[in-house]
Amino acid sequence: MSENNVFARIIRGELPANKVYEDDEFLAFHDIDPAAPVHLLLIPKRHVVSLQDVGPEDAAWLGRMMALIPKLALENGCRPGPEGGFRVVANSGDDGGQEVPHLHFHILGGERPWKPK
Ligand code: D5M
Repeated sequence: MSENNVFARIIRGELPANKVYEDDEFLAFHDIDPAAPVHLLLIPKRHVVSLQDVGPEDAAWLGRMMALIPKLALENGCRPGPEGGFRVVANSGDDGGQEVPHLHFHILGGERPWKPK
């Protein structure tokens, strides 16, 4: 059975998203409820619910996903250098505060103050 959460529907093109990046494996778009001046979500197109579901066999694609983060952050308004930077958050499971059951990294940045999510 296919996933029926909002991110799966965005991947399938059934829901719109303000996309900033897409390739065969990953998609990034602006969070609909931004908690910082820059708030992106980076998701894999493969079906993975959370970081609780990855293991050593996932190291290669997870590495490619992680390596996209600084590129996306800087291309979308996060400031470079030690005074700039960004925060990466992956809520996993109910105790982790995860609302959408498809793996995603929040990429948060921009000039402070902003309230971390
Ligand atoms: O965060 C889920 C995040 O997903 C939350 O910050 C809102 C965001 N969201 C929900 N629906 C959409 C759509 N349609 N577009 C963009 N962003 C969306 P979690 O880590 O699961 O708590």
